[in-house]
Amino acid sequence: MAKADQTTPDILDAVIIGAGFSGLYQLHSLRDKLGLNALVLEKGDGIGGTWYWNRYPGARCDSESHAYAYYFSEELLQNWDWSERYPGQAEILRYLNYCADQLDLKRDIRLNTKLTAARYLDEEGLWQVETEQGDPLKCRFLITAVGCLSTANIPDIPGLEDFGGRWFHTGQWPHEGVDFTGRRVGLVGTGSTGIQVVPVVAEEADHLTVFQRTANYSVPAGNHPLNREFQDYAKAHTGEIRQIMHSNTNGHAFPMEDRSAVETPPEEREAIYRDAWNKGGLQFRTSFRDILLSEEANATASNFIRDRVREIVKDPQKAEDLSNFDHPFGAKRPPIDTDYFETYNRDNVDLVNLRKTPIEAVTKTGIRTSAGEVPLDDIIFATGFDAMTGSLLSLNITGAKGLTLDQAWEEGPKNYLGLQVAGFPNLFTITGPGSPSVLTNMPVAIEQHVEWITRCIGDMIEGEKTRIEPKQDAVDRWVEKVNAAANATLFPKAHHSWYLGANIPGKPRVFMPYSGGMARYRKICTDIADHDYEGFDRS
Ligand code: NA7
Repeated sequence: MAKADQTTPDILDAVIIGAGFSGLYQLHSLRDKLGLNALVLEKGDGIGGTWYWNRYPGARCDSESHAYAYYFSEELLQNWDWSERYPGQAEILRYLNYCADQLDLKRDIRLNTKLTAARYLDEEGLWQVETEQGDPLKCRFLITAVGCLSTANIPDIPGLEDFGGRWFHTGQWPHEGVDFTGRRVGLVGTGSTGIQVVPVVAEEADHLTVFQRTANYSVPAGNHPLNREFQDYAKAHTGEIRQIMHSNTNGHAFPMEDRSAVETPPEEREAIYRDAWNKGGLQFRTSFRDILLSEEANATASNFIRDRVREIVKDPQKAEDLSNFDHPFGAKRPPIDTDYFETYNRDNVDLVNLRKTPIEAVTKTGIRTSAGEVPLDDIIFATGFDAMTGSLLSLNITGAKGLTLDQAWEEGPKNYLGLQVAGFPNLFTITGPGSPSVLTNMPVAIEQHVEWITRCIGDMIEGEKTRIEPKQDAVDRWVEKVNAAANATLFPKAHHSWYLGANIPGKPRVFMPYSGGMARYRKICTDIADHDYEGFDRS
């Protein structure tokens, strides 16, 4: 951090908030491709973003490792070896540090620097950024790289402050790790995170009680060590892998199968699902093109998974509670797991169905539901995040003419392409709401956004323009497009999903990510830039 500290000019070209996948690439792009003066502010004492914070037991990415990487640099791809099909947290953190070191990024990253406010100075046409540390900074462009899932959602359960044991949120996990040996552990939440935590903590703890509100689908990950042959294959085919990732809806290195679940004869369909189940991974979701488009098609996937859960879990009550799904498969983020359902066959694992017996309070010695108290030494909250908007709103951003982001987004996030908000000139939001982001393999979405922003700023410099913001009618049209794309799918049928903001009390219910597909989205963004940044005001 030293150099940035010593040489920070009075006015920076760009301040980037966050040193995860997005912030690192944005810094490299602005500094090393455009030659700009850019600085990253990072509140953690290390880089890595999501992978810096989420150190909970079992933390693993559910994109395959050979696709969960920067594809902008052949050198980075060729010189890094992933050890498993799905990369674990520690390995991804090492990877990001490797990239940052290779690209010499750390000298322009200020760690332990928490942004407290950012304000657009109308008269100067600059952003002023305030932090808990040091003097305010001024910059021409402000770029948020704060991630979509970064603000922990800790449920407001009465009595938590009086709990006599230890409690943790998975997204703020202690760096030194936590020893659960001999402990009675309660885990609240069965999203992707909880489903990863359960098997690992069950092995270590004396007893684990899982508090489940909504029964969740999960498909085996099929994780395994990668052999040299596969590693060599991936390195020899980076161009083709990139091409597949860029040409499909989800940014993964596998395409959506072009066949309909409804039109496929039942026996053949069952065999396809079984094969996908055995191979494991998110590919299960792309077995048929209509799984997320038709309730009839979706029911075939949903029934298949229900049958598997009932086959795996021996206790009929647990099996029933775990497979009593109330939403279409895939309409909430579908987890992949390692022995999740199998873990319920262990003697030391209990399941509490909160739909039948809701939590009433945390007591000094455990969690009390309507059925009585479960005594606990530790509680793990795997209760997710104030997704997509939480981290942006927490930055205290005030745009032109004193308009705050809170005010602009009172009814939910409204922006153009997920990239810019009307009234907030020169502010870019990497993987903001209204972009495909969380519906895709994140690095693909991140690279596309960073490259678009970099091109946009480069074009402004070349065209001697200093200010860009979206026109209100372009924003309105984009919001309509995001809604229409969501309504063409089954996504809105999961009424309690974080995609809709429904996991946070009082949050406006708006389907936030753009679900029209990554390839289509990329084309829209490129066309707009090619057409003189249609929909933006540039001056
Ligand atoms: P998620 O997917 O938001 O899951 C959170 C879980 O916590 C989910 O099962 C929730 O139940 C449950 N939850 C949330 N609040 C409560 C309260 N108050 N009481 C009981 N249960 C609660 O977060 P994850 O961290 O698992 O995953 C987030 C993303 O990270 C994931 O999709 C990947 O993209 C990576 P609910 O379903 O709302 O009833």
